[in-house]
Formats: sequence, structure tokens, C-alpha cells
Amino acid sequence: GPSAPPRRVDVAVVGAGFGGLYALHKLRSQGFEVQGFEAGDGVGGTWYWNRYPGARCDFESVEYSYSFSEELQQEWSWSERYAAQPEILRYANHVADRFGLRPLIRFNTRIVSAVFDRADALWRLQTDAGDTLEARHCVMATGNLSTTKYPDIPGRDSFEGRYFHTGAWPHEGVDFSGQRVGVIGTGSSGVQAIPLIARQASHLHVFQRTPPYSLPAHNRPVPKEEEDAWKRRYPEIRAAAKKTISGIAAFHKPTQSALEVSEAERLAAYEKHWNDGRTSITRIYNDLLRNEAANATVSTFVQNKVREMVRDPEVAEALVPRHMLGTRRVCLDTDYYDTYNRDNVTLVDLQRTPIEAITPRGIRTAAGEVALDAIVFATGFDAMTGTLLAIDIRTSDGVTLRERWSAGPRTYLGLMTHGLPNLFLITGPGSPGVLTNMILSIEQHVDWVAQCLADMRQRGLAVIEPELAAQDGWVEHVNALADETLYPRANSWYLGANVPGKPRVFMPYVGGVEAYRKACDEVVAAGYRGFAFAPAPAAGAS
Ligand code: NA7
Repeated sequence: GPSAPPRRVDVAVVGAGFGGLYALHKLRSQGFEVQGFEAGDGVGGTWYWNRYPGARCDFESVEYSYSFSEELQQEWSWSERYAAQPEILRYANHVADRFGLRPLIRFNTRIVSAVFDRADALWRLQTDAGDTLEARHCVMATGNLSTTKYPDIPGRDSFEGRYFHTGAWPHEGVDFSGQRVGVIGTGSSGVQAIPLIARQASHLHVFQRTPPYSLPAHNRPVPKEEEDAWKRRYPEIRAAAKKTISGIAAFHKPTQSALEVSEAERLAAYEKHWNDGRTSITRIYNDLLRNEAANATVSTFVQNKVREMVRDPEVAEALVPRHMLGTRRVCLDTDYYDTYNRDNVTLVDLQRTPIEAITPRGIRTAAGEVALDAIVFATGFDAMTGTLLAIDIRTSDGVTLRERWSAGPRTYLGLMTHGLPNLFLITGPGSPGVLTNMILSIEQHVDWVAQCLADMRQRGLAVIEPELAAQDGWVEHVNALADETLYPRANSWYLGANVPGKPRVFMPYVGGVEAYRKACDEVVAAGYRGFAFAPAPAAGAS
């Protein structure tokens, strides 16, 4: 029999993390009809999925929080300098309830395909439940670190114990008491989880391929007076954050070269920063991410710290990172290095003894088999593009995102892709997103999209698409900026280097949030330079 026509809205928002929540709120407040979709059964995105022990933000919570509502930022209290995952998830839930966003979201629903019908100028989104929604515009707030990646090691399914990925942690938690546990991976997630798992497990083996740089968080409760003082200065702090590279007011924009000061002065500055507890050590001098000799000064400083903290010299040497600090994400930890001074912790250096297989009993390296009851995969994500490319995104006349991005992602301003009209990315490749305070970048993107859609409505336009030349120019600019830095010199997920076969393209815009906002705003001021518009088609116009 005839089925009801699909529901039609102005904007579909995919994902209900911090990006999706704010997009729903902002677009609805401008009078657009919106529909959200979320694969999980709750809001929070990253903070919904990553429930592993020790998960916390490595930006201070007073800055890693929404600024769009003065009441929200005045009324919400953060208990710690670096809030842990459960508190950040409570905050996401508070925001969803406070602004009435939950009814706008379909939970437990994954978008499997999105097809733009050129004749009707509508996106048709198909869910994994098999139903369809039509939307004039589609906002992909699908996150940059949302598709978990297991390593290509044979035998995982033969393992007879339990295994977990940090990015898809069981809601009920995991009790490792009395167990022999193996952790594979020492990025931000591993560095946070390892100290806590070590305290619970009977024995912990850490399987390390690349030693990270990790700085002490000096996490602590936030006293009331400090919070009050902060809240009084909030407008000033939020404004200052926009004028930085990372979108964090506390990360100052450096003016001096590391090589123009004396060694004593440099070491004092690094020491002060070490005791302060922030990841922004590369922001002390302006050439730490641009000049190898400058970088060596800070890399060596942290390498020596590692040697001081770990008692067994052989273990210490294996933990000393060798790449240039900052070219891969710097970690922030609580007791990470001291964990290797415990009797029940063994470091397995995979550079010496690579993993050969996962066996029914544990993990076999070139040095033999380690018997384990549980394995934790802290092995990261198919970052920035994985989640988007897992959705079949295409147009009715045969353009596919997968094909357009086959040699690496291409966007104009990180916001849109040529050939795929009315599809907006939040903090996507070509934007500074992943290198910055994500919530600040999310707000800027969503505000830009909301303004754009409001302008289009006012001018009676229904279709927006970046021009190919504008996109090529932006991609070239993003690459040129990256090539002036040391970033592309390391194997990192910024480059897709952690996923075998992924094109090696440095994906984020390194110019910082201030320059990026200026670029986006200038395009608007120049009448949306580089974008082409069209009115709604006569038939099927809504
Ligand atoms: P990351 O930073 O991508 O770290 C993944 C870790 O897993 C890293 O140490 C990898 O070593 C290791 N890994 C990956 N595959 C393997 C194999 N096959 N064998 C051994 N070790 C492996 O992910 P996180 O979840 O820690 O952090 C992601 C982001 O979340 C982080 O940057 C912050 O922005 C927050 P490798 O370095 O590839 O040698």
C-alpha cells in the first residue's frame, strides 16, 4: 500500500555531542525546523563513548565549556580543574535538558546514507532502522574521533579473555581486580587509563609502540573563590580565547624565538610550565613547532624529565619519546610515569619486540607470549574522516564523498565540499578544530552555518555549494601553512598515518582560531566569496 511521505525538515543534524547539541539549539532559535540523530542512547558524543578509567579533558573545564549562554556559564560549577568524563557527560546532559534539546533527537539511530536529490534540492537521510527523513540542509556533527580503530593484529577474536576499546567502553564499567591486564596503545587515552588500571589489576603489561610526550596535569579541585573570580572575568576570557591559536585564553600567543633567549632562561620557562600543568608547552616560544633546533630544546627538556621520573634506567630509556614534541598530540597525565615504578607493571617495548599475534591466552610478541585475562585497546580512531566516510554520502547525479576525498579530504574553509551542496561539516578537515579547544571551534562553526542559513532564507536561496577554485585555493593554503611547520614530519592521526592505506594528507588548518575566524568572516563580508547559490527548484520547492 502507499506509505506516508517522509517527514521533511529544514536541517538534519547528525550527532548529539557538543557540536550537534549546539547546532540544534542555535538553528532552532533562528526558527529552523531541525531533527537530530544520535547513534548512542544519550547525548555527549566523545564523552558518552569514552568511559574508560581516567578519561578526562586535557583543557581546563572553565575554558572547555560553552560560551553561548551567560546564565549557563555562571550557573554551572566545575569541581576540578580538568573535569573527568562523568562530569563532562553530566554537563552535556544538563545542556540538553536546560535548552530542551532531547525531544529534537532520535537516539539509538545511525544515519547510514545521505543522498542529495538535485531535482528537489533535498537531502534524503536513511537511518539504520530503514526510515527516511528529508532535509534541505544537513549538518554533520559526527565528531573527529568517533570511529574506533582496532589494530591489524591477527587473532583478536581467538582471545578467550575479555577485551575493550577505550573509545567504546562498557557503561557499567569494568572491574580489573585480580586480573592480568594488557593495554595496547600509549596515546592520550592509554596515558590516562594506565595509572588507574595499574592500581586495580594484579599485573599490567603496557604494549608501547611509540612513546608519547606527556606532561603532568597537576589536576586539583577548584576552590570557590577561584571559580567566582573566573566567572566575573568570563566575558574577557572568552574574548581573549578567540585571539589565540588554540582557542584557550590561558595559552598565550608567543612572540619570542626559543633560540633568542639564554639556555638558563629557556629551562626556567620550561620548568615553570612543567609545574603549571598545561599541554601548551609548545606555545612558550613562537618557533617550537617551526624550527627543528628550537624544538630540540623543549623535546630534550621533557625527555630528561622522563629519565628522572622512572627508576629503572632501561625502562626509562624505552619511555623516552624520540619524535619532535608537539608534532603528535601532547598528553596530560596524572602519575603516568610513576606507574612504571610499580612492581606490578611491565613495559613491553614493541619497537624491540613487536606484537606477532593475539592468542587465545594473551598477546605474543617476538619475546614470547604474555598471558592475560583482559586486553584494553587504547589504539585510537580513524580520525577526522572515518565517521563521515562510513556514511554513504552522495548526490542523485553520482557525486560521492568517498570518491571526492579518495586522495584525502578536500573542503572550502573546512565547512563544505564542492559537489555536495547543503552539507555542512562541524570542525572538519581543513578547519583548526582538532588542534584547538573543540567547544570554541564548534561554536564558531555552528554560528557561521546558522548565519549563512539565515542569510539564504532572507535572500530566498535554497542551495549553497563551494566553487571548485575556492576549495582548491583553501586546500592549497591549508597545506602551505602545515608545510611551514614541523607537524607533517611525524606519523600522527592528523595525517592519517595511524590507519593503514589512508591517504597521507595533513588534515587540520594550523593557522589557529583567530586567523581562521577572520578568514570565515571575510568570506561572508565579501558576499560569501567562493560559494555559489541557487533558489529552490520550482517543482518540489517547499
Ligand atoms: P591515539 O592518540 O591515536 O593513540 C593510539 C595508540 O595506540 C598509539 O600509542 C599507537 O601507537 C597505538 N597503536 C595503534 N595501533 C597499534 C598497533 N597495531 N600496535 C601497537 N600499538 C598501536 O588515540 P587515543 O585514543 O589515545 O587519543 C586520541 C585523541 O583523543 C587524542 O589525540 C586526544 O585528542 C584525545 P603509534 O603511535 O601508532 O605507534
